Amino acid sequence: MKMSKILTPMIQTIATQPFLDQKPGTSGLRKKVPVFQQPHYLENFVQSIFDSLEGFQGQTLVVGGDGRYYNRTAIQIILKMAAANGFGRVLVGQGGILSTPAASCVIRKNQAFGGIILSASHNPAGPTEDFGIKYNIGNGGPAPEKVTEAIYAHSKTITSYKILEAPDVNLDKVGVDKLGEMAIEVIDAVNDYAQLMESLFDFDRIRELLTNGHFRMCMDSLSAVTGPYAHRLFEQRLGAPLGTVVHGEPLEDFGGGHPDPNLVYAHDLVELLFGDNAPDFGAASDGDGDRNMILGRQFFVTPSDSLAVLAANATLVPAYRDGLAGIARSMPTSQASDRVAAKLGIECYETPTGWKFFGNLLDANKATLCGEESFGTGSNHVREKDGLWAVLFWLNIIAVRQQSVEEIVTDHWKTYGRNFYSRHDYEGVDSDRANELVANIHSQMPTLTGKTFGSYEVAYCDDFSYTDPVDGSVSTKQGIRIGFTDGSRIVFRLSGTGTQGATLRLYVESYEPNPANHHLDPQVALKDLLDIADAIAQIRHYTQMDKPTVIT
Ligand code: VG1
Ligand code: CO
Repeated sequence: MKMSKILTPMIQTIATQPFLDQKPGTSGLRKKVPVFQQPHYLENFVQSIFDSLEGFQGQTLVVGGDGRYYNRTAIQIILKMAAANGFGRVLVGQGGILSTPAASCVIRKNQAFGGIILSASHNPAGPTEDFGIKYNIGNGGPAPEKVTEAIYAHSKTITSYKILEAPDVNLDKVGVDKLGEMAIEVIDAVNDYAQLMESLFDFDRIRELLTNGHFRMCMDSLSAVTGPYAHRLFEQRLGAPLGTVVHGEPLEDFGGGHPDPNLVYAHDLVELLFGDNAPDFGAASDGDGDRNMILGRQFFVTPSDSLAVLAANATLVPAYRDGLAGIARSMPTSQASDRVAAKLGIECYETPTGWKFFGNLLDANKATLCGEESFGTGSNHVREKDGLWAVLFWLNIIAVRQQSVEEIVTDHWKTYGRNFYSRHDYEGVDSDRANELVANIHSQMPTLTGKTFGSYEVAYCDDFSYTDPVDGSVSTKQGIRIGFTDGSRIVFRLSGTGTQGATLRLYVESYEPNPANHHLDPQVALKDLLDIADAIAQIRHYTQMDKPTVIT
């Protein structure tokens, strides 16, 4: 009798005070770990999520994260709060792990009410590094702006939160447990996702490619979340030799690395693919598994080109055999996919940065493939961008076409012309100076149109505003675009995912129809536009930096 009394969990209502900095950015709330460790900080945000939702009593919530430092602690808190707030069931990935696309898959498959994903994506992890949390809705995708705004509004007026007083749940053992009235199911983190991948792609052909004894690939999971998924898919299901997946064990600090799959941060892989006796194919993914980098032997595929190539070859993949309903790309992403859409006679939508803007287009079947210049591609199979999906898509194309990555991309340029593209990031800029830089461009905007810079004439200049074609919602101030009469573009944006100072992103694009020039280095091809960008924005002056931190 006594025992069961002690074990009966109690719902507690804890008084709290608002934190005024809980505004979600491009992809959820991201802060340094010590910020999240302040008493009530995480709890306030989680309660604000629940307070902005209606109708979840007795429903299912999915919870998982990228395995970074503080993941397990945060999950225990969230489970107890979900129970206290009346969810009927929580599905949580074993060990607290779910990649972002896998979480999206699990939400959809189980018709969950929504999900909470713990990740700061590519930002470094560890006790003094970054942590993050975001809410995904029942379609499996990031909450749209009206939801994130409601969460923020609640966070500013919150006075209490509810939490169950109960022992921690064992996250390491697959199985069913109870937390108060709520059921907890610890699920295999990989199964549902791996099954979904198998249903989309031609696994037999990919297996043939990976086991033919000639083709070699390397998948670098950068000690982040995709390790278990990549081992299961490439080595176990598709027969690639053990060792194909490197850095395949998720570590709480990502091995001290920066799990951003680009030429700078994925340097081991880049060295391998550009070295002697390089494999045929290389890929990397980011902290939470939603981004991808694709490399051929001595060849880098620009993410914008990757989206265009996937779109142009989609019918080679079983899931997209009947063609695409449309394509969507974020505004700063190059216009390479617009050319594919034009040829296919389908729409290409231009959305603000961040995956949350693709959800409506996918739900309404206006778009099938989506992509961002920031190494993110995905489709209607889930409602997040999906790193390993993109890798499998490339392998499927290679298996069918029996060509190298380089041949496939250069062929593509021959057909469509090449959109030279580059992004320059200036990280850790003083926030005031970054805002002054933006204000300075704004002050020039009324007089820029019609101005010439060398051979370039400005055709338009605006701060991008998006009206969602499905629900009519409007999102303003999504980045400054300067377009030239020849179709070239310069775009400026401040990042919405950083946790320290500001990051300025400069995106530059030009179009080259002539194959004789397609071999040029983008930094050379784009030199004039980069100079024009600096002349207009005085980047060096405002950032006090001589050169960008990262060039992709
Ligand atoms: C960046 C990228 C954006 C991406 C976002 C989240 O945002 O530019 O394209 O959707 O990160 O990706 P920002 O605001 O810093 O430019 V992830 O992989 O961090 O969930
Ligand atoms: Co990510």
